[in-house]
Amino acid sequence: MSFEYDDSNIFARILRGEIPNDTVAETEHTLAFRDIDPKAPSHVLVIPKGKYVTFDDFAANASEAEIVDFMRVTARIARDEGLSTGHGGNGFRAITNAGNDGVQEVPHFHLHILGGRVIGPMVV
Ligand code: DGP
Repeated sequence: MSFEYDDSNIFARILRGEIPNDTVAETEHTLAFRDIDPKAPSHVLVIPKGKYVTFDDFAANASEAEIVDFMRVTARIARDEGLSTGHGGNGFRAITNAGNDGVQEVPHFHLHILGGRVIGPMVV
């Protein structure tokens, strides 16, 4: 299986600092920033800094350190945004779109974190 990464995609440009972003968290392996077109009061995108095209690329090929960091940053964002069910929040939805049938627009793996209202089934 091969996942061909396109270095010109918009999130690659954000990671290279060519396009500004509203960062909410950053670690060695992970960056999280607000979606430019938010579909909910909280709409944060979490991306690995490594070159992974889709969820399945990331899950299969990233290191354990990258995967754990990604998950921990996601949990921290849910807490910091006031959404975490373990910290008094009302919950959230985490969505990833993969490939053509998943209607993925940006070919750099990302997780959408959506909350602050009840999230309907088809939101991003
Ligand atoms: P997806 O369909 O899952 O690939 O969603 C891509 C998301 O990326 C979409 O919700 C809009 C967001 N997006 C696209 N371009 C930019 C950008 O330049 N900056 C930010 N912050 N978000 C962007």
